Amino acid sequence: MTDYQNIFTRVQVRGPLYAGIAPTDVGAFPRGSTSGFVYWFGKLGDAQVGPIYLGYLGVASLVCGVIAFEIIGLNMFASVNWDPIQFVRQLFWLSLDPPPAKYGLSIPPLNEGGWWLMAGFFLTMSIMLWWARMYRRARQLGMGTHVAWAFAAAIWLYLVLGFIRPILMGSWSEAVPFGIFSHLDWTAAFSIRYGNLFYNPFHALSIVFLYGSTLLFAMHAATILAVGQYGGEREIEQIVDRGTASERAALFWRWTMGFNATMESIHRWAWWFAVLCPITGGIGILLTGTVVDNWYLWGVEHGIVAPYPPTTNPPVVDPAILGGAK
Ligand code: 07D
Ligand code: 07D
Repeated sequence: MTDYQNIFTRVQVRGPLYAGIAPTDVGAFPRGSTSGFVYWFGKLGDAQVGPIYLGYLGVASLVCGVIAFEIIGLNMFASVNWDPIQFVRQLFWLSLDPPPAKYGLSIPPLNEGGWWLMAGFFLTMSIMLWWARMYRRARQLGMGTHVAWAFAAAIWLYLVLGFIRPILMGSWSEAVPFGIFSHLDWTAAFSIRYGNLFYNPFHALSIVFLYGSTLLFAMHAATILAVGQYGGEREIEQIVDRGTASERAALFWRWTMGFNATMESIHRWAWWFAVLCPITGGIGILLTGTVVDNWYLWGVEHGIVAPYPPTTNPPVVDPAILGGAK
């Protein structure tokens, strides 16, 4: 069948504008009353936009987010002497850095990391408030809180990188700078400083779940699109009826690899793979510098990697164990 391959085709079915369930019991504020259709949104998802619910948590989160964004942006702008052309030209290279190591966990002067600390505080508040908003909105709709807990997994890695690990290491200087390329430089420098992150088994696990997530996502998406002409996306009827798209999709995998997920289990697989990526990653980062100082030497010790043969006499000493580069 060559006439129905729905990778690019999007069937746009439109009902009348619909406000959704429970119009009275919605929480702090009533939902907005405006909504409308956007044709181009309909290409990506649902064409109806709104009504949106903006409660206290949403407003507070946005306010904190805007403050953090402004602190970062204005510091970057100041760093190019308020020159708008240079601001745009150098945007990806600009950075708001954490304080130098000498300040430890104390509050540094504004221009030496104080702004960084303040931006971090507001960004973290914004993220936590958004998390609470997701949790509360799900509860309000009588849903499970799976989305909030998946988001919490990402927040865990974020907090390890910028808050928990720096505290355990006794210095904000360990944390990540705010900047497009500067955070990449930090990532590369972190790996080198701790003897190559590839030998950190939790980094490896995190990569397994990252790659695994894309593989699962591709398999699931492709399978559902492939049975679109039988209504494969209408999951519930598909599960209970026979001879359906679901059954074909399941048989496809049973024929090609002897085993198939179910309409329900595939989403649990997806959830766990996605969530375990930052959970295992966060564990790996937390161990780095606190429990393990050099992942290469750790790998040598545990028989994972062969040591390089000594090329000098005496052999080169790992600079990380000299304690001079703090
Ligand atoms: C597609 C959903 C939409 C989200 C987007 C990100 C901002 C930041 C802030 C100018 C998949 C919005 C971005 C609000 C603007 C300022 C100050 C999600 C999608 C589009 N990184 N990282 C990026 C963050 C870390 C690494 C891009 C955040 C760690 C590498 C973007 C965090 C390490 C590469 C970005 C964070 C690390 C990137 C695209 C927080 C180890 C890339 C992200 C809060 C994990 C890629 C130039 C994306 C790139 C990239 C944001 C943390 C490594 C700017 C917000 C410290 C190796 N990171 N990152 O699409 O192109 O995510 O960089 O922890 O190659 Mg990063
Ligand atoms: C960052 C969670 C926080 C994000 C939150 C979102 C906003 C914006 C706005 C929507 C991503 C907040 C959102 C503020 C909202 C809008 C508009 C999740 C984050 C809360 N690595 N590496 C990983 C690979 C190397 C290094 C993970 C591959 C080198 C460091 C991942 C390779 C060196 C760290 C991964 C590779 C190095 C990592 C990230 C290959 C550099 C981490 C997982 C093929 C030279 C992080 C344990 C994730 C980690 C991490 C992949 C190589 C360094 C699996 C594929 C050897 C320092 N690396 N890496 O979900 O957890 O991130 O490590 O070479 O910290 Mg790595």
